[in-house]
Amino acid sequence: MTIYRSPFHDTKLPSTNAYTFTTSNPNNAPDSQVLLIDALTKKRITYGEWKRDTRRFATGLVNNGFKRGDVVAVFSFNQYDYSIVVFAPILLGGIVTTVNSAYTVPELIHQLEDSGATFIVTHPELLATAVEAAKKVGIPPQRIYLFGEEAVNGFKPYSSIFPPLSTPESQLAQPVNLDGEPAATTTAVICYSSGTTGKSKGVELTHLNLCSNAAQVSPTDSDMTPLQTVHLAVLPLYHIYGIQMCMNVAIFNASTTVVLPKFNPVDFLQAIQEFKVQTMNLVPPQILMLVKAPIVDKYDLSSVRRITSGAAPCPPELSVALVQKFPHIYFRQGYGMSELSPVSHAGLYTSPVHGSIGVVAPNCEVRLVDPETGMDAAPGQSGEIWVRGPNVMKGYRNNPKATAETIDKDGFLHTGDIATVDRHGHFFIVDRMKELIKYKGFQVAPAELEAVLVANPEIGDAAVIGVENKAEATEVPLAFVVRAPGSTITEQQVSDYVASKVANHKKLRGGVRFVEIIPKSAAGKILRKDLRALVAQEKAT
Ligand code: 4UV
Repeated sequence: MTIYRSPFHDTKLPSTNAYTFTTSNPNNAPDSQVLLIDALTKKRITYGEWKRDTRRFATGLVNNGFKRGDVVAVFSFNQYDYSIVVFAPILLGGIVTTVNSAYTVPELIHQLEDSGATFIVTHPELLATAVEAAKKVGIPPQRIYLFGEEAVNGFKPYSSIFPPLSTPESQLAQPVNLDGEPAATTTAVICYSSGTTGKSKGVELTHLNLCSNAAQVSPTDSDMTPLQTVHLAVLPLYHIYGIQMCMNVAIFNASTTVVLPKFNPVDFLQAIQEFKVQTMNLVPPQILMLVKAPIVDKYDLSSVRRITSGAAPCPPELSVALVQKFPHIYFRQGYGMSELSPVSHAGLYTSPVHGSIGVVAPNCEVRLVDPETGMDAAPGQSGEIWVRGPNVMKGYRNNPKATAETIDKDGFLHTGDIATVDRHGHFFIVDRMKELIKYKGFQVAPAELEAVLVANPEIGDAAVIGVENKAEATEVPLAFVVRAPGSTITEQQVSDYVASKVANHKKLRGGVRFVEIIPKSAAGKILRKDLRALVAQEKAT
């Protein structure tokens, strides 16, 4: 059996409370250092204030009945103090589930119910959705708090439960001791992913998972110094890529993080120029914008040194165009998956291999397995990436069956991604065998859209696949639909119907096609590869 390992030595695994690890401050940053800046309002939080307010919120939670193991749902777009809300339950040995801010009421209900959340922190703009979903799952209004400083309709800011500023530090909540084995068994974060098949599932990540992965990515970052930098958090902080790279790693390195509530080109470019941003984690459509959009030339981006692209494939032509246009920028891709906390591969800034997702991260063991035979892929051939390491999730919440289908008895997690590897250990993603569609890095689960489609009485059957949209450097969902007998539903009506039921990123941007029958295997499984072949064949002719 061939196992691919990192060119880096294994790193020491920090088996402790994730709050303790994240604030261990290896760069000796003073408490007076600015840690977080709101890109729009310019409000700032220092490192010392962050630690103090995280413990104050934790204290407030305890005073309001929060117990170890309880779950707080954070339902918001990016906020400069998002990480305070995330780390308060974590330091108490509780759990955070971060929710996509575009979610509709049914999508939010699913996550609240499945995770078992009993508290919600949300944003005033999302309050109506949060209140409706909370009512359905029985979360009382007094356990719904807001970002910001204003009360809205009787709902109070989360800071309203802080103890007074004069409270001595000794009386603030302390991080619970999870040193050793408890760090490996205590869940800290539950994020939602469809994994290789089906609908979205709760990915349980432990304290050890999160701390390990932050430690694992450090060596791949550190071919550029210093690690302490001005970082831009434009990725959504509810997604694992944002949680880990823009929050945990950034705080660990005591980087100053400029937080943008939502992505739009003007605010993004303005923030880079104004705050002299040095490091950014992005997704391929944002790289495309930097390369192509004329507006970019109006801004001074000379401060930027490092860009990582991840969450979806970045074509080599695109990254080459980026570094040609901005010769002062070092570029690399990373590869990750929610279930891997998330990084298993990362490139090196100073020796980029365009089109590659990089080399194996330290402490990870990787196999490339032929999905047909279950044996090692032959040399030079592609295979499914399997990963074993301290960053592999504890499992899917309340779903031992899906967990057993994803992590095998030897501890390897089957990613559903197909790759090749060159003789220097650089991996290249060449295909995806799982159902997942990535729209601009966001997950879209075909099974979820199919369930929405067939719930419409005008639709007899449906299947969804991802198709490439080169102009936007992304995939988009395309639906094949069988009309119910007698139905005259149109493509537009199907699209509008889906758009009314799901979050914005799940819309059928690839279109709707009516067919007579959905191809299925004898066992009733949709033969997506036949549908993909159909689209490829049409494209070729
Ligand atoms: O579960 P998820 O939504 O997770 C992610 C995480 C991506 C990260 C995180 C931290 C990084 O530093 C980083 O570079 C990337 O996306 O979706 C997992 C699936 O997304 C696809 C692949 O199909 C995964 O199974 N994917 C993620 N990164 C890449 C990718 C990539 N670089 N190239 C191609 N596909």
